[in-house]
Amino acid sequence: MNSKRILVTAALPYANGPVHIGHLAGCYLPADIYVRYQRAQKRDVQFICGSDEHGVPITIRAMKEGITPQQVVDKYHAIIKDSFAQMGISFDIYSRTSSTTHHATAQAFFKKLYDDGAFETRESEQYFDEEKQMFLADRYIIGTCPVCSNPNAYGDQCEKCGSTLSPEQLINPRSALSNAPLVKRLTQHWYFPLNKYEDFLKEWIVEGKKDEWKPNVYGQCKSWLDSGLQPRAMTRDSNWGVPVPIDGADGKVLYVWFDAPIGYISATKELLPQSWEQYWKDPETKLVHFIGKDNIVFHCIIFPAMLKAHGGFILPDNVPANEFLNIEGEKVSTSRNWAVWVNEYLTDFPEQQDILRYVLCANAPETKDNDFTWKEFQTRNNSELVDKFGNYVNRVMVLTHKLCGGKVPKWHPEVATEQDRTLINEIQLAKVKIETAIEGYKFRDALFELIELSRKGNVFLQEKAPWKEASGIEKGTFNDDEKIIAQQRIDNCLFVALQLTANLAILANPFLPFTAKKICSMLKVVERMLDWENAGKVDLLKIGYSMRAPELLFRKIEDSEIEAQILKLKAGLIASTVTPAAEEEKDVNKIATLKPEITIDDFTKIDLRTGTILHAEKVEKADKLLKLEIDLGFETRTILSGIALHFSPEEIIGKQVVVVANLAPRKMRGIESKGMILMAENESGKLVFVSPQEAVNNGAEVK
Ligand code: B3M
Ligand code: ZN
Repeated sequence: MNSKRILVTAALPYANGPVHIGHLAGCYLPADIYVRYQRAQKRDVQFICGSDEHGVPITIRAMKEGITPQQVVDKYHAIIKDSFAQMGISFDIYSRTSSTTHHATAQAFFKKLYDDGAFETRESEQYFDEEKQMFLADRYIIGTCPVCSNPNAYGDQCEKCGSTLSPEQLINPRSALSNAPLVKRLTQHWYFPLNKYEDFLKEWIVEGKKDEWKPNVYGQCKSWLDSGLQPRAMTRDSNWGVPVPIDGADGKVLYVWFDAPIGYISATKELLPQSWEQYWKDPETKLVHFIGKDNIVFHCIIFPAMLKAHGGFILPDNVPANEFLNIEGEKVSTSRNWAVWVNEYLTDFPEQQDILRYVLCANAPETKDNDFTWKEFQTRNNSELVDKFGNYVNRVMVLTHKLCGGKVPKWHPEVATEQDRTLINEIQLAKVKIETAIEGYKFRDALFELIELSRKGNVFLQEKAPWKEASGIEKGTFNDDEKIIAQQRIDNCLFVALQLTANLAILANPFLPFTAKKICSMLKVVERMLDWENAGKVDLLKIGYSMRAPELLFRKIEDSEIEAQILKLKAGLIASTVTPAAEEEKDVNKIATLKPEITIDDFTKIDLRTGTILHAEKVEKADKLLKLEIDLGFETRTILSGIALHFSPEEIIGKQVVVVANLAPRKMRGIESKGMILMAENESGKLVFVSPQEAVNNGAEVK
């Protein structure tokens, strides 16, 4: 570590919703731990973040909430900023990309590239809404999904079957804004020729020893570079964003991924109007971008190429991206409301920020996707924070008040033992291990060492058992000399134990800042004690110094609190699947109650097979029934299905479905039906097929 200063950025969250714990675990918490540690090292560090207020995510939210994009960003910027502040994420600035400084900075950056001839213009045909007189972003284009026939698939994705789509693939595309059918129109955009920067990027990343980066980050970069880079449009047709600063570009804004990373620069300018350039231009600055894995290409390929094209800027030293945090075994989905929102956590668990910080760091998705469960939240809190760390500090404080009058006892070298020396040594070792782990972006390992150290403290107390010496003194079984020695042993034990307590505060401070502060207050020391240079020292608390009364650092989390959170998560999911119109008619009973439990044997009696619909026709005088011929691989079956009100025969031919193949045959309208097709009902009562995500052979067992 020999850089003069450190500039740390954390991904700018879209101001289109509150932040959830996946965001915290992904980048804000690790960044904060890193920065707090660097500050404690008294290094020159600045921590930059702000809201990303442009792009399609914002306009979509505006459409959903029926408000303007400006209202959306104003609302969520405030909520996000407040959540971070309350969680102790200690940005030096939390700005926003709608600021005038940012608009000017992003425009000047674009203009410089434009003037230098760094862009290529290209014309292409894009969907245009004639009613609204505007080009539409992919998300604003709705049509029928070519894969699952969902009539409301988006131009970039079908939310029913999960397929990634392009607007061209949609059947009968129409506008999400006006519902009008779309026409194609020619439009011009400015493309940044990333292909021209391939050599530069290869040299910087592949030959530049960036294999010291986390394997997930390096791997992604390498595969982008190996598959070849393409020019990328840096402008969009939209009325929300930073206007393109050149003549003849009316109705065009900068692509959000062009302007957002420049947001780091703008925010640094706002924070340090005089000296911001040192942080961005002096090669002795170490620039570190904390992000989630979905942002790797933007921070490791596109933004560095932009900085290179502009010239004069340094490049990131590291981009320690995390993977994703799932919740209770499922991917976070904001649209399905499957998330734990930070602002809600803060209301449900007031003053308990450090528990969440602890659990999210202990279980951080540093090398692979990880799972957050409320059960683990409870267990880690109760058995690690409460039983190990909290218990240790509390025992030391209580014992000091009981056995040493609440003052830091004297140290008596003559009765010092091997155990004292070992524990002191452990403190110094832990300091080095934690420091090395943090510098290497291994925050989980660092936190583990911290808890280990508190566990060793507990073992030390248990072995020394000063309460035994004390009861010897009390009972009067000791003679005068023995009494003196016994008290000296008590003093030594608590002297060392208190020094460990002070050290725990210093070492915990980057991770658990609220707790570190509380310990300082109990020990009645100023927070300057938390400076990293004090870690490893065992003369932090001066002999004879009196301390405040003990106070519990953590509280147990009860089963009922966990159950309430799990219920809340599930209720949120249900609420999100009910469309507003349906909400008026139906309440939460919408989800059918669960049937009585069955055994696995009950289930395996059902023979489910895949099959393809070869033929479908209406059944006379039965307006709900369709007669289907289904290829089950080993035979073709006739099955009657009550789906005629939902599907026309033509639209389902060729579909792969799941069939209950051993259902007893049944005659309806004179036709024998041999089996049943699995269907699910969506929130508006429409039936949808349960189909394999990928084609499989007909007759394959579904189990
Ligand atoms: N807003 C995407 C995200 O929140 C984007 C990050 C910008 S960082 C410059 O994942
Ligand atoms: Zn689909």
